[in-house]
Formats: sequence, C-alpha cells, structure tokens
Amino acid sequence: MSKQPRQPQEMATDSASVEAITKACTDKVDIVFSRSDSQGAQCKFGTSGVCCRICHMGPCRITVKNPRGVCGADADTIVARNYLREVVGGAAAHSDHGRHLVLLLKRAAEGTVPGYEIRDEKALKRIARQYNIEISGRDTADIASELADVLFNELTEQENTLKTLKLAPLKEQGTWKSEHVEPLGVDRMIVESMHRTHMGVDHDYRSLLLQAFRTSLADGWGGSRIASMVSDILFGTPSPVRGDANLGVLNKDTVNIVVHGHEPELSEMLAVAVAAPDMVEYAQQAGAQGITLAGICCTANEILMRHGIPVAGNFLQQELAVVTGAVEMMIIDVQCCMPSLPDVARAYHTEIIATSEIARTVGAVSCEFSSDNALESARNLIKRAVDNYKNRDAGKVYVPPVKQPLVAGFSVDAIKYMLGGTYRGSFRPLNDAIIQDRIKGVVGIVGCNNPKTRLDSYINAVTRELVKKNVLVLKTGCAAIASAKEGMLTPEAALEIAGPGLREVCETVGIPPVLHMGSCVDNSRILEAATEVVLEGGLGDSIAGIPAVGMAPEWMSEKAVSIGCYFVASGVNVILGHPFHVSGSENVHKFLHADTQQLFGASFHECFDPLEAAEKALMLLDEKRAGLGIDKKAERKLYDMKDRRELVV
Ligand code: BF8
Ligand code: SF4
Repeated sequence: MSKQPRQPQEMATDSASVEAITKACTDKVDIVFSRSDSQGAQCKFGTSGVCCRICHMGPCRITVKNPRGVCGADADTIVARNYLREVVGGAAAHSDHGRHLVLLLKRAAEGTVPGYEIRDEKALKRIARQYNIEISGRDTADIASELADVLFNELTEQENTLKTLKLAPLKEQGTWKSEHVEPLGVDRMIVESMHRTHMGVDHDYRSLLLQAFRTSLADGWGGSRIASMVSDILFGTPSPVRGDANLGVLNKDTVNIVVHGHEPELSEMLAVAVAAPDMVEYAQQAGAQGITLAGICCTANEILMRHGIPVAGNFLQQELAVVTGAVEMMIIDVQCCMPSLPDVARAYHTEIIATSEIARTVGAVSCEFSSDNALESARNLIKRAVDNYKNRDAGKVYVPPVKQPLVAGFSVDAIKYMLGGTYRGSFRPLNDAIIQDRIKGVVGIVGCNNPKTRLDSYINAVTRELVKKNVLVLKTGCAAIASAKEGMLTPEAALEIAGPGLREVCETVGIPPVLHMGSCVDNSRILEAATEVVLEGGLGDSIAGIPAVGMAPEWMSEKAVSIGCYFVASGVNVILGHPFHVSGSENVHKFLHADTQQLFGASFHECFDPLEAAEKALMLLDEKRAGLGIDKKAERKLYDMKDRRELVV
C-alpha cells in the first residue's frame, strides 16, 4: 500500500529544492522523494531489527509466536548482531577512505604521484610528533613516508591497541581500557565483528554491543581521524573561507561539473585543473561563458573547506542537481551516491562518470581515476564535460536562482587561531565563556538527510533553537550544508538570532555561532575540539564531563551509526532524530539508551521533534554543567558609562 504522495513543499524546506522537485514531476523523472512515498509502509521486522538472514536455515523473524529463530537466536541476539553489522559498514566506509589517503601520502612521499605533494608541512610535523616520529634534521618526504607506515599499521594493527587513542584525554583512555573496548586496528575489528556475528558465534547482546562501540572507536579515533589528518597534510588544513550553497550555484551560462562522493583525491585535482586558462578557453570555444565546478555531499565539504568551491547541495539534492538540466557531468566516487543517478540523467544530457574501481554504477560511464596521472585525468574529464555542453537541451534547463553565502573551514587549528591568534592560539576564551555561562555548551549537529523527514527541516529548526539558547553549534556533513543553505553559516545572519552570551563571544573573537568543520570523516575533528577543551583546563578532565552533546537529526547511513557510537563511547550524549532499528529488543534498546551511561558517561537519546531535541540537549548540557559545578551563573557585570560615573572610588 502506497503512502499518500507528498507535495514538493512537504518534501523540502528550501525553495530551490521545492522548485527542482516540481520540475522533476513535470519532467516525469522518478526521484528519491517519490520512491520513498511509493515504498509504502516499511517492513516492521526490518524496522524493529528482528529479521535475521545471517544463515540459510533462515531468514528468520521474531514474533510473539516465534520468539526464536531456527538456530535458537532470540530477539536480543538478532537485533544486536544486526546493529553491530551496521557499525561495521560505517566504520569500513570511513576507514577505507582513510586507507586510500594514507596510500596517497606514501606515494606522494616517494614522489610517484605527480601533482600531489605535502601542502601542509606544519601539519605533517605536528602529527608526526604525536606519533613520536623524529622530525629534526629530516626532510619532509622522509617524515611523510615514515608517518604513512605508522598509519598503515594503525589500520591493520593485530595485537596492540591503537596509538591514535593516545590523542584522547587520559580519562577516556582509562575508560576504554577498563570497559575492554580499546580497539586494535580497524581492519582487525571489522573482521572480528563479522566473525562474531556469523551464525553460531557471539550470542550475548551485551558482548555484541560492546564490540560495536569498540569497532566504532577504531573508526573515530582511528580510520576517520587518520583520514582527516592525512587530508590536511596533503591538501592543507582548512581555514575560514567564503563560499555559496544551493542549486543556484550552478550557472546556466557555463559548463557545469558536479563532484559527488567522499574521497578528495580527484576533486582536489579538478579544483586545480578547472581554473587553468586553457580549460576556460576551451569552454568558451564551446559557446559557454566558462566552467563551474560545484560539489554535492561530503566531496563538496572537502573542496569547499580548502578552495571555496561552491556547494550545489546535500544528500537529497544529488538528483535535483541533474534535474536542473544544466549539468554536463556528475563525477561520483564512493558513498552516498544513489544508483538512480544514471536513470535521472537519461532524461537530460548529463553524463554520470564513476571514477572509483570499487564503486561501479550500472548506466554510469566508468572512467577509472588514477593518481599516477591525476592532473591529466582531471583535465580529460573537464574536456569531456565541455564537449557535452553542445548536447544540452535549452528547453529543459532551469536552475532555481537560490543560493546563500557561507563561511566554512573551521578546523581545530583554525578555531584555535580565531580564539587566540597566531602566538596565543588556544581554547581558553571558549572554556572561559562556558564556565561563565555565556556559552551554555557545545552541540555537534551531524549526519545526513532522509526522505522520511522534510529535507533540512529538523536540522535547521534545532540549530536555530540552540543558537538562540547560547549554544555553540559545530557542524559536519550534510547537516552543515543544510545550515549553509539556510544562511546560518554567515556570521552576520546567525548572530542576529544568537542568544546574548553566545553573540558577545562570537563578536569578540570573530567566529560565527555555527561552525562548519567539514565532511563526515571530520567528525573526528569534533572529538579533537572536545579534547582541546579538556586539555585547556577548567572543565574537568574528561570529554564525558564537558557540556557537549552530539545530534544526528536526519541521519540515514551506517556511517552515522558508527559516528554515533564513537561519540557515545567518547563520553558525548547523542540525540537521534529518528530511531535505530532496535525496538525489537528491549534489552538492546536499554543498553544503547541508558546502560552506556554507566560505562561511558553518555548514551543515545531519541527525540522526534526538533524543539524537544533542543530542550533535551539543553538539559543534557545542564547536567554536565552541574557535574562540573558551573551551573550557578557567575556574577559578571559589564559596566557602561552610567555605571562608571556612579562608581565610588
Ligand atoms: O558522509 S552526512 S548523507 S554525504 S553519510 Fe552521506 Fe550522510 Fe551526507 Fe557524507 Ni555523511
Ligand atoms: Fe535464523 Fe539463526 Fe540463521 Fe539467523 S542465524 S537466519 S536466526 S537460523
């Protein structure tokens, strides 16, 4: 039975998406929103997590009448196994991304990948020092090569706990040890988790769930952290940069190339190649005014943070970019690229180019990208896009004239610099502001879009509410793009609605109240920032003690499940905008949403309404503030001229 189809205004909040969805209907193109509607009510066994198809005695599903599968597994085992496998999927995606970057670092150090180099030597040396790599008297390539080897070992480590865990506060490290969730290399964790969830192995839901947290830690404090670090070394540590976001960044008079996916290897080269005068000239000869390169999803975040390349949209807008009829080429690699893209593209002239050898899509042109001749590959793709310009059907082109300016690029280094300057870069002003209750705390709002929710509506409502209530908001992934499209990433716009304390701090140090920290792997930057807050002093000795909350309002991917787990295991409460598929086991639900408080000082929470979520977040921040003894408002008087005159000296 189909659900009642929604109107475009019920599917998305921003007018660009609403217009593009309407155009898709007119053009008779099937898109994610219509497919979601026509799926109808979703399977209740899948939704509650009690469907098991791990062996071929099944599939089995748990009901009141049949409380056990053929092998005897009960709901607790089945739900926990399914959950762990989701974490495995997410951790694998992030960490494989990290591995590709470490491989590139190694080859860049060897000088075998022309065009790639160590762009941020300072970051290389800082990171090398963190792994006790000798840096004095050594050349950059030598250090980079040794660091790459160390990081490979981190990914594959079989016997020892990760060195990267040492970047966390000592208290968290102690918790992981005592709770037996210190991970080995993520490769080993993933294989072990798959083994443990095989038929007839680990059946204790607690043991399976602890393994889920352990595996997620190998992602957050291993694979993802490594991906962010190596990206900074190779492509530069992000610093504040201006840009624009939404479908209106596509230009009807230029050749439009959209990059979509996650790995920055090719998009970085495209960003360089697209600006070459001969490429622009080539486009002009084809009758276009130039070339516009824009991004979707996390690739967008990567090249926005480092080059100011505009963002065409977030996850649910990938098809809508094609629906504008103005995109000559969409280049996809890994993660979050919908298999529907070639079908949508068939209605227009867009070429979908798949560049990763591990990610093929039927109907897309496979054009494997090789880092051996990256610049040449990038130039060839751009030329191919220009050649496709002549196939554009002017009658099918409509680019909604909607885009918003933004500021992005808040790496931890950049935040430190903003807070304290070059010589005194530190988190002190932030810690002081939290202690004085000018800033209530920090909330990381991360994750995806999901057609079950009106695009961006939850993310933006909760962000606004928190900013109003003096909460500093950190953003990554598609949640960051949602704020960008709403204009909340410009200091001016967001400050207008910020609460007085937050506003004062942001104006003083010159940061917006909503900080775009990058792509999904960059959630590790949020943990890095939390660690800086702890190390700065005055707010206890653990991440679990500081007033910080994570939130995944419109999440959909396995990566989000892994991220949620490593946040919780790192002591950060996480609020979900819609539930995990675990309701079929009370025990599993309780473990994730309550019992972990005793283990890690944090757990998951469910709030299906954005204002309720904001209230919950404030309550959780207040609890942590009370734990630190900073819940009573510090007396702080700002004297104006009248006060001064009245002072009796
Ligand atoms: O990794 S936020 S929809 S694009 S999974 Fe995907 Fe979700 Fe977007 Fe980036 Ni993250
Ligand atoms: Fe059924 Fe057990 Fe096989 Fe799962 S592992 S499909 S519950 S028999």
